[in-house]
Amino acid sequence: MTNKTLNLLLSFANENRQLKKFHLNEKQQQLLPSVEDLKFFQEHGWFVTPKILAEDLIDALFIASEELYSGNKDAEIPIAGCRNWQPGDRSAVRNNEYISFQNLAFRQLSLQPIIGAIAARLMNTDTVRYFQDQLVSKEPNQPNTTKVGWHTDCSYHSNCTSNKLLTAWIPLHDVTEEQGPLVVIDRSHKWSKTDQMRGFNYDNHAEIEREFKQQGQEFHKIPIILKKGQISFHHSSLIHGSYENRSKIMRRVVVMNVQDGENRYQTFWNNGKQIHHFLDSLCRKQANGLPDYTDPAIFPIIWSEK
Ligand SMILES: O=C(O)CCC(=O)C(=O)O
Repeated sequence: MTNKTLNLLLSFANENRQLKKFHLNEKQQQLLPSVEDLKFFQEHGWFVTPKILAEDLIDALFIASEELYSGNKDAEIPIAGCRNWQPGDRSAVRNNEYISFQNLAFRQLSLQPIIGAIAARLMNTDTVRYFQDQLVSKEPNQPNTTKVGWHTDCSYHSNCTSNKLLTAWIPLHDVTEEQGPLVVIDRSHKWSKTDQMRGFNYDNHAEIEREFKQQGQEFHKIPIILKKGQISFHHSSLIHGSYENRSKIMRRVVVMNVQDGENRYQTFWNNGKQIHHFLDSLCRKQANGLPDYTDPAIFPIIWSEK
């Protein structure tokens, strides 16, 4: 690992230590979900916030996304094996994972206390830790190539003991239906047999909808339309994906997964193959040698009420 990368990784812990108290100003406190909002989230599995992020912050992230795409990074991820779009790649859906380990502007976004505080309420926990993040963009003018298939995020988090993990969907501009927004399947977080749906990279929309309808489920699709500064959260068991980008601009969002304080590592096998999370080999190990999902350098606390 180069010194630059090591320092950047460890600075997650340093920045967090400097935060010390997790604080919201009065205006931000008004933006926290109400009791009705929490009931809505429990019933439906998703929740849209008011404008919680400043336009300046989003504009800086937009610029950071351009920098990442041009190969201008603050650090390189020290191990191979994650998706990391670069010029020349042909995929019309650009997927760059672990962006907080590549660019400091994304790291600042991950540490925003308002995101952690809202997540804490939705997960009913006193501690929220970063788990992973990615930049997902969809090229314009690429018919039939920019759908994201129906999937559940818990399918990709099988090494987690908790079933409370949450995803924050954070667009870098206003998002209209034409631009290929997130689409959630209302209330599907309560359905059974959805924990192995790894369809992100496949156009499985018609097939999956047919299967669930045959089982008598309603399959109610809700596109999440947002203004710049608003974000949406969804439960890790909620089925979701997204439509084509039919607009003339590139659709860009940061997707951030967070873990509740109780979450720990567990070993997981799928069809005889052991499953690993990409960050397992970067984080510190517990006394028993297994990955430690409380490592502050890799999985920093972004909100604490302790
Ligand atoms: O941004 C998209 O199109 C899909 C995002 C997604 O799958 C997620 O937020 O978990």
